[in-house]
Amino acid sequence: MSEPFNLATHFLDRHVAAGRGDRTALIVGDRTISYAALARLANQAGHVFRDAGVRRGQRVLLALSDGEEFVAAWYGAQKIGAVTAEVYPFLQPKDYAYYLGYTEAVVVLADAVTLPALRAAGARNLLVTGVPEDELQPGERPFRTLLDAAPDVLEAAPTTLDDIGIWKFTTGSTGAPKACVHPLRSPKESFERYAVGVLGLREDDRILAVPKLFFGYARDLVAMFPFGVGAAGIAFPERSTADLIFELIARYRPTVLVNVPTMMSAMVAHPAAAEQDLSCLRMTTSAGEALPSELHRKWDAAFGVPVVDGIGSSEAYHIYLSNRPGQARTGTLGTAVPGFTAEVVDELGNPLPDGEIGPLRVTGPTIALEYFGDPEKSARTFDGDTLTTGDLFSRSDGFFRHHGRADALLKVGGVFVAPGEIEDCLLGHPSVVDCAVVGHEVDGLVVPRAYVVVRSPVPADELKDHAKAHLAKHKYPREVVFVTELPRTANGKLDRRALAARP
Ligand code: 3SK
Repeated sequence: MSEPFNLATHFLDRHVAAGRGDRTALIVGDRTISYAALARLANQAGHVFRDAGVRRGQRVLLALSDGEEFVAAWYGAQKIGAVTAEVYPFLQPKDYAYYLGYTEAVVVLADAVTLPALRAAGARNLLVTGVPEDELQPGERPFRTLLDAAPDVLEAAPTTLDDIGIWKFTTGSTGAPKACVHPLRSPKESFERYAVGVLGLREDDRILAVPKLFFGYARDLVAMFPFGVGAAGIAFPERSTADLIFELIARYRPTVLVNVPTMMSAMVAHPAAAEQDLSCLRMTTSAGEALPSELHRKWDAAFGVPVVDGIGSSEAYHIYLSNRPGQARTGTLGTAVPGFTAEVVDELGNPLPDGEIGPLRVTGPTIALEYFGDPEKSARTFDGDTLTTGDLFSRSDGFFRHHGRADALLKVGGVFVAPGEIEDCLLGHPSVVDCAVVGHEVDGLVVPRAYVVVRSPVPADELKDHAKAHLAKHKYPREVVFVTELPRTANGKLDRRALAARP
């Protein structure tokens, strides 16, 4: 028999039972929401979902902007033993149609932002918040009104650590997004090993995230891991920009900033970077994609806030390799998170010695059970508690260096070239703010093409010469294309597929 475990009880109700219910759990706008208030709202949400027909093990799809209702709904669904799945709130109808069909969600929680696209996607059984009731259509019910009318006490479903509780979507950068199916053990273990074991989260922390809550990296770091230590998360509905993040830091004085390299680049390059007071931050995490070492150096010089750079994935639930606060080895993604082992392997799965590059294999307590509905891909990726990632790494002294995605490697003149190496080199040029290298076919041969964002005009040849001077000769970008910004996925990751598709 697996150990009893209910996520809402573990992360919310426990504080209320222990007399800590008046501590702040969440900050949204000018409101602070206590653990007791959030737990009551989650109970009401659980009743609303149950009344709408949701039963244990069934999916609830959250398609709404960040805020108190997102978090309460998530815990309400967890409390009744449902399975939560979240999607980006700025999708097109065709994307929502995919998620609706794939998840077969019993109910979908929408808001004013997502409602038009969900309607166009043919969503049924919608609970809607933030839209006047007289504007709702048949099949759409007012979430807030139902919440207010629901009892604020709710018995937790008798779920266990082995019950499926969370779907985390892959970014879909190499095909349709797939759900990584996680038992409730994954968030519990990830909290203990990463949030406590690596970050050392404390009761007095206030955590602000750049990515939105639909991205598990941010959701857990804002609305789960802080709750595990009685700390507070900060949520806001707007899209993140460097201006807004600076404003929110000045307003809420968070202690931890959950960041992604794109935003770190935008913050460093911001004209008012030098006037910012980030002294409240005891660290910033960086994940989502590898942090180029040049950008890390620029961040240190601009802000001096320690960076805790790591890598995680939906397949591994959260972060499995990470630097440690104050002990970062620049240019690496650190060492294995406690409880995880990582090894670099060859194509046959044999461990490679230090210094050699190959795919990373990770073993740990938070590996997903499967990709829902894709047994072939699941069999290639998951083997019990072991995950074969699509990321290339080398190891030295226990520290892992990222060499990009295996499917992004370029074969130039018969020799493999990692785009990240060229990108890191170009970022070392003082005019370059951001860049991405993809393969481009010229007369049937692949050449590296660099898409570059610059802060001041620079001739393309100067950038090529810079690369020639710092890299092996065959690695310089044969083409340089200047752009004002690079395409990103909803999670803030570089969209290499979109770049590779450009003529
Ligand atoms: O980078 C990711 O894809 C990721 C996914 C889930 C949790 C954490 C991270 C960093």
